Amino acid sequence: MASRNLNVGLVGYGFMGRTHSNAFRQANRFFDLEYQPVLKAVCARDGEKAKTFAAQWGYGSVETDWRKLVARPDIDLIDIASPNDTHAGIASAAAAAGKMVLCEKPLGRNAAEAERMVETVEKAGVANMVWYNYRRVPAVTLAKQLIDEGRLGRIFHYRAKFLQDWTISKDLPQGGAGLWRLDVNVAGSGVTGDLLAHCIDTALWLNGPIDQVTAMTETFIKERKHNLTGKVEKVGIDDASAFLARFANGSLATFEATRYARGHKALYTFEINGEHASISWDLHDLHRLQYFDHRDEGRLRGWRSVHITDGDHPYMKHWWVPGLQIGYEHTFIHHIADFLEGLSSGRPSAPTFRDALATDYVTDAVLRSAASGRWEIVKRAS
Ligand code: SOE
Repeated sequence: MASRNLNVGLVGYGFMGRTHSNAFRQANRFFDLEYQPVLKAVCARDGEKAKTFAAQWGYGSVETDWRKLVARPDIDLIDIASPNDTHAGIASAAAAAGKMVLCEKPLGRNAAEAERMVETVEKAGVANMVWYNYRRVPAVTLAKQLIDEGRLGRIFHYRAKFLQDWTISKDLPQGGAGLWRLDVNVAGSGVTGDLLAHCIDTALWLNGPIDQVTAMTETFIKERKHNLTGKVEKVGIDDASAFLARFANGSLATFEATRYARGHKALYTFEINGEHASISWDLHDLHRLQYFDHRDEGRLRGWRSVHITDGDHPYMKHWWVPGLQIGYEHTFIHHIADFLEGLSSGRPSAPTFRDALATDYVTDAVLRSAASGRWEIVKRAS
C-alpha cells in the first residue's frame, strides 16, 4: 500500500498528456509502490480545454500559465508533455523550484538545449527521467536481459527503422495544435528527433555508445501553409533520415526513419545480430520477441517467436494470467512505476536527463553529417 503522496502537475494535454495521465492513474493498481501519484493540476494555455481534460482524467485544478504551476507549493513533480520548444524553459524553472521533473522525448530540440536541462536538474539535485517508453515494452526489456547475460556474444550488427506515412499529403499544413511536429522552430527537427530518437535511445541502452555516424536527410515537401501565420512557408524539418553508425563495441549499424512510407503507421523494428544469436522485435507485434540461437540442436535450429506474456517475463507478473498480452499504454505505466520505485530505493530510474542527452548528441551528429556529407564524431554524455 502506498504511504506517500506525490503531487503531480502536468503541462500539456495532447496525446502524450493522455499516455502519462493514464500511467499516473494505473501504476499503483498494478505495482506495489511506496509513492502514489496524486493528479493535482493540469496546465495548458487553453483554459476550457484544460478544464475538460482535468474532468476527464481527474486532475484537481487547472492552470493556464506553467510558471504559476511551477511556483505552486503543493506540487512535487512537474511532468512535461507539451511541444518540444517548451521543454527546456519548464524543466529548468521546475528544477530551480526544487520539483522533480519528467519530460517527454526528445529532451531538447538540440543537444545544447538538452545540456542546459541536464545542468539544471543535476545542480538542483532533483529526480528526473525522460519518457523513452519503448525501453519498457516487456519484449524489449527481455532483449536487454539476454544481451547483458552475454547470450548473443559479440555483437556485429544493429539495424533499426521507424516508418510512418502521415505527412505525405502536400496539403497538410505545418504548425499549431497537432501539427507542431512539422514546424522546425517548435520541434527542433523532423523524424530525426521524433522517431530516430526512439531507435537511438533503445540502441544505446541495448548496445552501448555510438562513436560516429554518416547520414542523409530529405525534405520531400519544401513548402507548406503555416497554421499560425496562414502563409505558405518553407518547411525546415527532415521528412526522412537515414544513417550508418559505428558503435564503440565495434558493431556496425543502420538506422532509418520516415513519414513517407505509405502503408506504415508506426513500424518501429530492430534486429541485432551477434556471434551466437540474433534478436528481432517489431512494434506492430510488440508482445513477441524473435530469437535465433546457433547453439540450438541443429535439427531443430530456427527462429523462435517467443510470446512475452508469462509471469517470468519482465513486468508481466504484474498483469493478467500467462498468455494474455498487454500493449502500448502499459509501457508508460512501467516507466512511472520504475520511477516511483527509484524514488524509494534511491536508485535513479533510467533514462535520466543525462542518459537522454546521449540521444540528443547522436541526433545532432546525424543532422550535422547530413549537412556536411561527412562522418561525424558523436559527443559522449558523461
Ligand atoms: C509521432 O507520430 C509519434 O507520435 C511520436 O512523437 C511518438 O514519440 C512515437 O512513439 C509515435 O509517433
